[in-house]
Amino acid sequence: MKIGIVCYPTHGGSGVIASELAIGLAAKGHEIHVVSYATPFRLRSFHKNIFIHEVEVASYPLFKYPPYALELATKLVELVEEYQLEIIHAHYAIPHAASAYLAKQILAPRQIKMITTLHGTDITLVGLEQSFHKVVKFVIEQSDGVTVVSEFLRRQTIEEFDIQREIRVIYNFVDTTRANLGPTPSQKDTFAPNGESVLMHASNFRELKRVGDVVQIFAHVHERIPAKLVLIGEGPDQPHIQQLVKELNLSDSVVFLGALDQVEPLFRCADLFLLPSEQESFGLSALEAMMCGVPVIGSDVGGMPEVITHGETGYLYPVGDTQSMAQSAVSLLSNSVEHERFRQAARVRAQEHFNADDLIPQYEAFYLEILNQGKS
Ligand code: GMT
Repeated sequence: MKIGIVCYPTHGGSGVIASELAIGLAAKGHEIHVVSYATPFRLRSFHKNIFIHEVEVASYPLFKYPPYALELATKLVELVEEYQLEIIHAHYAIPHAASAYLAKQILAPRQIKMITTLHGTDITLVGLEQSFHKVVKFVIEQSDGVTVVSEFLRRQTIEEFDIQREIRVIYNFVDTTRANLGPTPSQKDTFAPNGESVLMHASNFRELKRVGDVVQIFAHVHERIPAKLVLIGEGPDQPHIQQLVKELNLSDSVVFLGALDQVEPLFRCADLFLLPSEQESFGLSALEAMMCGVPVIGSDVGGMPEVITHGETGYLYPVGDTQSMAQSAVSLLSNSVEHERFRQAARVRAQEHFNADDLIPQYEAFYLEILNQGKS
């Protein structure tokens, strides 16, 4: 197949899944054209059958805001015409699905199919804003196919946007072959030279991620057992978090690594991953940690319980319950037999339920189903 994939290029879960999907499909021989305003970070090296197209945004004194959505639509039209694309797969509703819809209308009567994958905040946060709600509902209804990354997000989409059409759940996935190496003690020494437990968190440091709770959980753990905290990512909350770390006298035990392209090598030296977010439609970073054999402690929200099994691969508590999260962290890190059991269970769950080898074929089958729609 010839497929156009539209996504964000930044360090967010939707861009990661779109990029990993592109890599997986290209490896199977499909021709993939990835469209974004910059090269997605996971696609910066060469991959056979993947072609990157950056959308350039015009500046003109009249434009207070650059009309990216329109330029993206134009780029999609050009690519469909030049490369005979059969499908446009938009990751994230705003503005990608809206631009894909516009491209489809411009290309009519040509029968280009458009698929929208909803990732989370396009439904639970941004899409709920009055200024976007009607557009998001419209593109969901007008797409030839719609997928979501969890059962939670399916229910939420139907409820919030009063959707009657079919919405398919295709879970997020990881390439489990990348976790084969297991934890690397030599790397762990870098953060924990005296054998301390290593707790990790990775996100874009937005309010919704509650990174302050990560630090509070760690402060409790640190009082009870020797431990270090490694924070990966960057974002608006970072100055406040750095200040909190100083106020709690934890500067010697907390490392800020900034945004990184590949997280698995670091996850392999973690003992616990913390994700106490306000909301997560799925929690891709938690899955990436589980693939590396790292149990997860986080909030019992959104799609998190579909990924993390409470009491087996980690622990989930109500948002803000940092006391319970810390207590479970301490008891797990203090019991090496139990910790190893959780490590193993996390790895197995990632491999058995969220394996790229199983999930990418589900997208392929969905594409074929949509392409054959209306054909007898
Ligand atoms: O929440 C983020 O930091 C980024 C956002 C995105 O669109 O990239 O993440 C959403 O999509 C991810 C991939 O499907 C999910 O794993 C995240 O749970 C989801 N974020 C939220 O629902 C808050």
